[in-house]
This record gives sequence, structure tokens and C-alpha cells, in this order.
Amino acid sequence: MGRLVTLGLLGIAVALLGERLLALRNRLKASREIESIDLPNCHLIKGIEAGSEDIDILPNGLAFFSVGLQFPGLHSFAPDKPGGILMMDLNEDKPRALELRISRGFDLASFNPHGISTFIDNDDTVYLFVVNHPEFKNTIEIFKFEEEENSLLHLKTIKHELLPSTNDIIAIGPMHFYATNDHYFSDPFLKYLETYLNLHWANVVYYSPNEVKVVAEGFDSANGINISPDKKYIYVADLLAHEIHVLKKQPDMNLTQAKVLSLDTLVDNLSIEPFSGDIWAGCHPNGQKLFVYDPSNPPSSEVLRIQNILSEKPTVTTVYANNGSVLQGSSVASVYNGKLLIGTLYHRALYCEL
Ligand SMILES: [Ca+2]
Ligand SMILES: [Ca+2]
Repeated sequence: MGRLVTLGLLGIAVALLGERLLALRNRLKASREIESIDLPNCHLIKGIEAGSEDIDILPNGLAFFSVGLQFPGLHSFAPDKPGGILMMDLNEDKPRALELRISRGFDLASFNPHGISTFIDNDDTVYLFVVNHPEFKNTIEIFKFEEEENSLLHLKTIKHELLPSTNDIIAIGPMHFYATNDHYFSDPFLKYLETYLNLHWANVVYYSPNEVKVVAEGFDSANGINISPDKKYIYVADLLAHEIHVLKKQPDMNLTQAKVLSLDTLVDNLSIEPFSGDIWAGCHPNGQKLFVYDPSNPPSSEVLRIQNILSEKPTVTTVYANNGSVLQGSSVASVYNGKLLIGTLYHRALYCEL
């Protein structure tokens, strides 16, 4: 009898694990294949060969690229090279990506930049906020951009227990931001377990020098974050839930759910087109190919444009899609004045004229 119970329990456990595994395959969209949608005027950007996970463009057309992200278990084409920040002036006829110098005293050897965000203060000072993973830990770096010198002056490193697994950031003041945690845990094994068990413990945190707090939670995997042009709404991509959340910013900086848009892809970083407020999303059609890298069957790329997200029926357009023959693992798409930049988790980056 006891043996039967044990066998029964074992059977249930195996069935549950099988169910979780199947659910994970669905969350990864492991069986999705895409048709390529080409754009006519695109070329790969020289000097970006090992990822440009995030891109942020200033209103004057200067684009920042965070390059060279590394993570345990994540493929890298340049495993021994530290990351960096590149800049491109989109007003030029043939813009090139140049690496920005970083002020002395900042540890360049362990620089491992992930999500980025720019902020322009009332006195026109430009700040660059960077999610950093030195030695796979989690910090936020705040830099001042010095345009004449093509350099970044490091101002501050922020570490906080509420920032255990940061992915992306949106700056809303010179020392104020919202950041996503793609996991609740920072330990790699617990992270894996958290994802596997589908706990939905990922969150969004508000940080200011006076107050740090969780302002939205319950995400499967909170990833890209950005703000509407009128500063009233925060958009959060939930990668493994295939969703974009629209959250209303409250006077106390808390966020309340306004709506959720479901999509058929793993949504990574979100960029906002100035004036129109359209959301441009860098997406992974198939997460399995992204996380288990096979050069003969590489991850694909997909760029979505979402118009009128607050309306009853937002328009979702696939602007670009590629099976990995040109661009693998698109994580961000940013536009400025008819130009589109597409970055990837660990592959190259594309410059397009729309
Ligand atoms: Ca960002
Ligand atoms: Ca991201």
C-alpha cells in the first residue's frame, strides 16, 4: 500500500514537472517560426559584433548603444571583451558608431551594460543611466554625458536589495528612476527555478535618494520599461508572458495597471517615438533559439510598432522580421527622424532608413 502511494505521488510529481516543461516551451514560443519581412534601406553597423542590447536616442538625434552584454549561459561572440557605450549621430549622412570614453576611476574591465536610459535636466545636463552587471552582480550607474569630449563622467553607482536582477531602466530625474527586475532572485539557480516554476515574482522598483520601493509586481519576467511622452504612463514589457503592460503613474510614484496588450512574441526593450508616442518593441519570436544558441538554427528578430496603445484597438505592425540570416535576437528598436536602429542581445545591429 505504502509503495503504491509513493508510486502515485511520484507519478503526480512527474506529471507536474512535465506540465511545467510544456508550459515553459509555450512561454518561450519554442516552436514558432517566422517569415522574413525586409526593409529596403538597411545595413549592419560597423563595430557592433557582440550585441547591442539597448539603444536610447536623445531628441537631438544622438543615439547611445549599450554593447557587449554577457551572462552565464548566454551566448557571446566576444567572451573576453568588456562591454561599453557607443554613440552615433543620426544627423550625419553616413553615421558611424564611436565608443565613448569613460572617466577615470570607473572599472572598465568589469563593465557589463544592459538596459539604458537618458535624462535631460532643466539645465540641459544629459545623464545616462545604465543597468550594469559587474561580475554578474546588479548595479545602476549614473553618468553625465560630456558631448564636446565624447565622454561619460561617472557620477554614482547604486546598489540596493530591491534591485536584485535588473534588466532595464527609465530615468525620471537626475537621481530618480524606475527599473525592472526580470527575476525576484539574484542567485542563478534560484532564478532558474523561479522561471521554471512560473512564480510571477518579477517587479518594477522606483528609486530616488529618499525612497526606494516596489511599485508594481506579479510579472513573469519584467523586461523593457519606458514612459509615455506626456509622462503619465509607464510601459513595461513582460518577456515570457508576451505582454506590454500600461501602468498609470500616481502622485506617490506607485504604478497602477491601466491595461495589458497581449502579443505573439517575447517582448524585450521598448522605445517611444517622440511626438506620436508610438511604441517600438524589439522582440524575440522564439526564445528557445535565443537561450540555446545553435549557429545552424539561429534566433530570429522581430520589430513591432504599436500605435495608439491607450485606444480600444491599438494597431500592431510588424515592421521588420528576419529568420536570423541577417540579424539574430533583436532586443530593441529605436527611431529618429525616419531612421531605425535595431539592436540585439549578443549579435549585430542594423541601421535602416525608413
Ligand atoms: Ca531602455
Ligand atoms: Ca531587456
